[in-house]
Amino acid sequence: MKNFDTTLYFITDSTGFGEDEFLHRAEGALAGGATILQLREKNKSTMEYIKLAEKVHALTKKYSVPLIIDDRIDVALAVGAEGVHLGKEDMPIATARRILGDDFIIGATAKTVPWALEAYEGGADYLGVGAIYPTTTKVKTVLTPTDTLRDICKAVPIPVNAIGGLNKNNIDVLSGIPIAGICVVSAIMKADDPKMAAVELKARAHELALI
Ligand code: TZP
Ligand code: MG
Repeated sequence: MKNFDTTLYFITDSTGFGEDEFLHRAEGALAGGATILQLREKNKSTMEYIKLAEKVHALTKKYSVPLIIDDRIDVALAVGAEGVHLGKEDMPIATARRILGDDFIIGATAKTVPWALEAYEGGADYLGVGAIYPTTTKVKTVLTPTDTLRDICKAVPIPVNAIGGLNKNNIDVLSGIPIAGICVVSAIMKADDPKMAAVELKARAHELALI
């Protein structure tokens, strides 16, 4: 049974960290209340991606949190991850759904309402929408207005998360928009204390009634 909660969706970025430090930070995010974790690696070989995913999966299992693999359904299948996240340049959502079956979590990036509808109709389980703010994380993206985020939330019946430059001091911009949760990379990954950063972010999102 597919069961997931995108309230505090943590996306990793191993850039600049040794493996032990990276895993320690990922575990901090989980201990601090991340509800779902996406392993996002852009420069690893398939072998390296799988090896790291196995280690991260051991952590996510410990916290009963689904592991989502960015871009690569082969890596997701290889490690028995719970899901995959696909962007416009990755495998089409409907193709991935056909290959992965109904129980796999498939997330999609969307920046417009038509794109969101296409992903939903193709079988996506949730959407990530952004970037809401400029981001320091390495990504090919453009800014998405909060009005578009609101329109996407209304257009599809699946969870929609906001992403891009979000931190505890600026998520108030999302107030009143029916998002399911927030996705963050650097606000947790690069924090002095990732566990505390996750706790504080979640508390602030609750305070604002965002989640
Ligand atoms: N997609 C849109 S913005 C982004 C992705 C993967 C990066 C978000 O990173 P950060 O550090 O939370 O701004
Ligand atoms: Mg991608």
